Amino acid sequence: MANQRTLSIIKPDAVAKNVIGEIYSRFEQAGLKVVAAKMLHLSKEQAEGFYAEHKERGFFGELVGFMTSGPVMVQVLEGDDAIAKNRELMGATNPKEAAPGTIRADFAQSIDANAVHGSDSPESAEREVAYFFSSDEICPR
Ligand code: RTP
Ligand code: MG
Repeated sequence: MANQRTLSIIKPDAVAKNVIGEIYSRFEQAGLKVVAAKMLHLSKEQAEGFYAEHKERGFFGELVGFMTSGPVMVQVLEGDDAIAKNRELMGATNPKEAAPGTIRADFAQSIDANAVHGSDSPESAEREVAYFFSSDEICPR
């Protein structure tokens, strides 16, 4: 299995619930390593640019409003098959449909306040990692 990097965000609802550490534990227990991390309060422009692929969707305004509502924790995860592994740990977008034991099933409230983001393909992972981190901010180990 290929070693990969993926971009993960702990969203404002989960930061407010004080479960950053619990979510990091899930990454670590699954064999994913945090190789870069920062806490940010996203501006409207940063959130709009990050989610640009969704700008024509009806929920875009709500998504940007939610993502700018409080601080987020942004990290690069590295490991075997990291992109799919992180998506598996996260669970379905709508927490009501997320499998038991996933991050969204355990910590999310709604399809908007759904605790975490994870890149969904190698192309989006590359774009999203570069959106938040310069190469000298990433520490492979
Ligand atoms: P994310 O990008 O945040 O990791 O979530 P995802 O891949 O599971 O879902 P995506 O389709 O990329 O949608 C991005 C975020 O937009 C909100 N959303 N709302 N009301 C709706 O139908 C709807 N669909 C998506 C969610 O908060 C989702 O995480
Ligand atoms: Mg997505």
